Amino acid sequence: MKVYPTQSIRNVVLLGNTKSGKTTLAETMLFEGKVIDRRGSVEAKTSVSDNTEIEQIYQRSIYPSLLYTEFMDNKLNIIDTPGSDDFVGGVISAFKVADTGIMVINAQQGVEVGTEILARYAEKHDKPLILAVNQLDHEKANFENALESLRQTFGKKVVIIQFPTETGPSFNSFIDVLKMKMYRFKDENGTREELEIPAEFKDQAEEYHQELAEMAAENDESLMETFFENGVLTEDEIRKGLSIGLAQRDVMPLFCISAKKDIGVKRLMEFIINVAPTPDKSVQRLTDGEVVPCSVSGQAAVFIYKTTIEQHLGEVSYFRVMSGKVTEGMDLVNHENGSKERVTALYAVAGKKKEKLTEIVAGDIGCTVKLKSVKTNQTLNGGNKEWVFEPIVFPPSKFRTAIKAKQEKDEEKLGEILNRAHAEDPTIKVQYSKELKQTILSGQGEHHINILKWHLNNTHKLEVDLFNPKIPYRETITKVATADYRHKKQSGGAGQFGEVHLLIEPVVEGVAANNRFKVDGKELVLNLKGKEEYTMDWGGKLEYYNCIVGGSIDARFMPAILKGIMEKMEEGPLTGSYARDIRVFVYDGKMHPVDSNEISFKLAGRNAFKEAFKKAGPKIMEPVYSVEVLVPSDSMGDVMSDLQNRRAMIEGMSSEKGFEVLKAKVPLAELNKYSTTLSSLTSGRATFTMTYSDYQQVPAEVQDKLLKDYEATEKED
Ligand SMILES: Nc1nc2c(ncn2[C@@H]2O[C@H](COP(=O)(O)OP(=O)(O)OP(=O)(O)O)[C@@H](O)[C@H]2O)c(=O)[nH]1
Ligand SMILES: [Mg+2]
Repeated sequence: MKVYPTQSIRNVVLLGNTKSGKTTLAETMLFEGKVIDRRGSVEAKTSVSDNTEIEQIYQRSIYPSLLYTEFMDNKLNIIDTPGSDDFVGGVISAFKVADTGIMVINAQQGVEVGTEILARYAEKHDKPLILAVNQLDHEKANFENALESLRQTFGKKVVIIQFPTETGPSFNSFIDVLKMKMYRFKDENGTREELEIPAEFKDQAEEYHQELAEMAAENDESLMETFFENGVLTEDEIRKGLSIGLAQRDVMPLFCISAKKDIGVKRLMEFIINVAPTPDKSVQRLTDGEVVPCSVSGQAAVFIYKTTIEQHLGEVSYFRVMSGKVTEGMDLVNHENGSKERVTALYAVAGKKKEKLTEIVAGDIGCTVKLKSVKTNQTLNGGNKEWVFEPIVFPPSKFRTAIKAKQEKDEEKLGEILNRAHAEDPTIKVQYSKELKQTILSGQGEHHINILKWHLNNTHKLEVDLFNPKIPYRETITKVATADYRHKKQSGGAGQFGEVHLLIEPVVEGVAANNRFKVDGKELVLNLKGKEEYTMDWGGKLEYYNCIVGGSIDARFMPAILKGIMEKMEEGPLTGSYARDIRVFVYDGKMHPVDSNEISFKLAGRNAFKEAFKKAGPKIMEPVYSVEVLVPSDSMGDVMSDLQNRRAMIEGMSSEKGFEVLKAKVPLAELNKYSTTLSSLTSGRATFTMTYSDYQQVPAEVQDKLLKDYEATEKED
């Protein structure tokens, strides 16, 4: 393949609800660009994009696929993304390297929740959108309804470039109001005739054409003047106006297609080449905010947006050239870890098919193989400037599970595979929780995790168990309490003796420790001598006061007492969870001239603390998450009552273009498999996000249950 200059490259990402027809559209685009001479299909498991076994089993896209076509002497890079929310990571990474989104709308459904979610992401990433109303050949296609829902969602931005003359199985032509022509298709291979607009569609076409010209003129002053003077714009002038409006995200041009029957796809591609922004229009920033121009004359720099392991190739790194050009054999440096990387081969990619290139220039997307130490989100530089481009920010997880190998001997292998899975898909997160003593796996949904499990079972022949993850509760106290504990052991040789009297109270932020206390009706005045303050790794504090008078405990035993208390902080007295925000005052005790030693005081400190804790109005705190649900209005009632059963505190509701946005605070303990439930409550038409908010006290009945459960496990131990 020849080397295409920056100005002859377009990078698009195909977006849309599941089953809208993105993969089918990608296939047809490749066919139109003659990368393939026969079209495969998703159903026949022969599409270029859905080429992995698991995608073929499910007949849906799971991974983002990079594809290219050559068209009108330009190179069009296409990233076909999965529509399911579970695999949104692939969409987010595509936004980093693509310059325009093609939003595929299923003409049977119009705007769906997926459309809405993806449009929000596009907005966040500042990407222009072109609308492709697909499946107009389907018997249930309804162009008017689809258009209406698009107008409701995107308002005046929607500008009609085409409308169909009829829909359903006989769909074979549409009116193009930019060209002011009718296109009619003779077969299912894109063979088209350009005809005059029939009389019955003339008025409608004129009306849309006028709207289009007006919309185009609005984006440019000189066009506006021309439009006022002549009342019309030429085709080229309209294109110019659209191009400006599209790049500014003010205009969403609407096209009519049947991806399956190859109707209208070529026109869509022509428009992309003529009007969609070239790669140099996208602003690419470094982490320090500096903007690096997408110019072939700059220092060579590539940004890695995805890595995978592929059969026969090994490690494959997908990148966009951010600046300059990379050539075969070039040395690049990964400044994040100092590794020097030789680019031994460069490829243009169409799914599994890799076409060798000698050079890739700024703005183009491709891949290379066998780099030594390169991860997603890293920049490789070919010069002295140590550029680091802004990383892709992946969405927070919404599904968590604990995972364990069925056979203990496989644990290490499991760990390696999971780390690898995270490297390939950063929305999969793995963490061993020392606190919960579980490996916690999180992702975007149950299906997301199940796909990983499928790989563990089938690709790696590893059997695993997935089970409910524990909740990282916290324990603290609400009032003052004291306890004395004597540790005494006399068995044969040297004995053990240590006695500790201590008082504990809650740490209240901003309120200093007092020295007068009332405990069980008695006044206690302490002599606060030494204060040590510790911030716990898991949040909150421990303050430790030495209030010993008259040498009842030697100063040398104080660290041992603290150590015992710390142990109990790490394994709280109520449920074994971490404790936090406690002040401890050690004010008295006893020693034995021979038998006192560190171990005795550690144990005495630990047990005194435990006893005091239980008397100090202890409470269990649980992590609470801020949850935001996007739900179609007709499912609102079901979603709401389900949330109420999950102890949710509803914080607000608002309507947004046919959807309701529900905000609530929900305990993590109640969010187990929420994504799955939400999906089944709404037939997959809702979505949500969850982010950690704070720790809150659990209700009394929940606390009772937790205490009982813990006692039972302690007895078993
Ligand atoms: N009638 C008709 N069916 C289509 C058309 N485009 C796609 N389909 C069918 O719709 C189904 C889904 O198509 P895909 O291309 O897999 O949809 P997708 O958007 O890639 O779906 P995900 O990968 O799950 O997000 C398949 O059965 C296609 O054959 C079309 O233009 N007309
Ligand atoms: Mg697909």
